[in-house]
Amino acid sequence: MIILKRFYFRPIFYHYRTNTTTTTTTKTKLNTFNIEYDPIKQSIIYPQELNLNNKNYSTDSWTNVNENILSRIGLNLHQQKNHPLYHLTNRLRKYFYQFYDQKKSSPKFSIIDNLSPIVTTEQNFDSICIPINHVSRTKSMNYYINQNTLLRAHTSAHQVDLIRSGLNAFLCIGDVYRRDDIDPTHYPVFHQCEGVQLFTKEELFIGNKNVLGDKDNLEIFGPNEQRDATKQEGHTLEAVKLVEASLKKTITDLFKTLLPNTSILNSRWVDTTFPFTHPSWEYEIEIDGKWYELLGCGIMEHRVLENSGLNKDHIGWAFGLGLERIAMIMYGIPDIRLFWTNDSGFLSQFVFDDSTHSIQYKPISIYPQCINDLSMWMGKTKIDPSDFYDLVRAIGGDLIEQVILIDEFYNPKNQRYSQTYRIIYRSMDRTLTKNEINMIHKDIEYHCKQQFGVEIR
Ligand code: FA5
Ligand code: MG
Repeated sequence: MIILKRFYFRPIFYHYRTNTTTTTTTKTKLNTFNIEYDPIKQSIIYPQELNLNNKNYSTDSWTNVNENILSRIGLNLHQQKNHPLYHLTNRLRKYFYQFYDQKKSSPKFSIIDNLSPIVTTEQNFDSICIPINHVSRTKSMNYYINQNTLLRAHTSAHQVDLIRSGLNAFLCIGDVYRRDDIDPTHYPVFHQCEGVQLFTKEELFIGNKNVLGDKDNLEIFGPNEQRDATKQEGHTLEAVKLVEASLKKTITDLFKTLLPNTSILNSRWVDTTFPFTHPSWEYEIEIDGKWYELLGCGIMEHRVLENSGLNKDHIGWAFGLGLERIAMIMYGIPDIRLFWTNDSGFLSQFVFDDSTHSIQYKPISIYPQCINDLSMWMGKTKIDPSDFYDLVRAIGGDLIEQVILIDEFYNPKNQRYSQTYRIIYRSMDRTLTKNEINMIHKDIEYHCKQQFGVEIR
């Protein structure tokens, strides 16, 4: 079933489970960020200012972050020694350091992995040409601190600043935040690595002299070039094809290094669109008959380079890959939640000095799933699934493996919508008792009634 994401937001009750079911009747301070819940108004009350990374941010009607999400800022799993994402970051560093700039006698790619995830909407959207009414800007899809500030939804938020600072080849690695589906390959906080390489006319054509022969007059830009499926307006096809070849070779060679067994896996490039690249592709690999998307990439929109202060003398490629997805395949990690565990049974398997060391994760043990459906009647307006996912995650924490909207219909007689969600519970480290799950499920039902005013069927 396709879940349509719409712009719709109601405050959500976040609280942290202990072993008892909580019935809140008075205003409750929920956490260290002074976020309160008012049961009478059935809404979250944010303080006037949120203090994050020692800086105060005013809150407003756009604020929708929660304690669970804010508590991840600064954890930087990719910098924690011996974490699987730390090893993967080291391997990316090693691969990109092999490209050497003879003129500067230094590696071609700079690696930036410590930028704050708190960014402006200008950085996350405007700077890379995401249109003002684009769906990726909605509150349904992002964690906003206020109308102008959010937790970055991708590392592309830093492209323009880094190019402006003078870099022409770099990786930017960090945590990113999204209100997304819940399943074993999606998590509301994950890590991305952005890669960018720019070329001048000389670098592009001289570097490829053996391919091109001694053709004169090769240019990146031509006066009458139109935008079509293969290129942007202004770009010559020769320039675009050379940049595309560089991008695709860089990525396929990277995965040959990271996943030496890829010869037995199929991979493919899928045409796609991004507001900041054209043409654009996704790179996918096949495992056990299923295709997994590892990254998005493309030829950078020239307007992004203009926003970075460059004239018509550069062309470049960019990619953004998900670290968890790759680490899951590299090490055979079955579930994205494991990256956040403190369980020594998991972490101890990654204690080794040489990050290129190849191991396969051995499950600590496998605990059974428990599936419970929740059906409810609402009014003329449907609940936005993202709001429901946040509520379930806030109450069930990491005991929630997956939430799926399995049924939705409108009853014209009583003018009400109905939705049924399937909630799959499973602990990473123990067998859950029926009683325990029933208590969490009842708690979710209770807060759904409070929060959304629904009637449980
Ligand atoms: C982007 O974020 C683009 N900024 C990538 C890009 C950069 C394209 C530069 C062109 C040029 P996308 O939303 O597809 O694209 O995410 C990129 C990758 O992040 C995905 O391929 C996937 O590997 C990973 N990813 C996306 N959502 C999640 C999630 N919820 N949990 C874990 N990994 C995710
Ligand atoms: Mg994608």
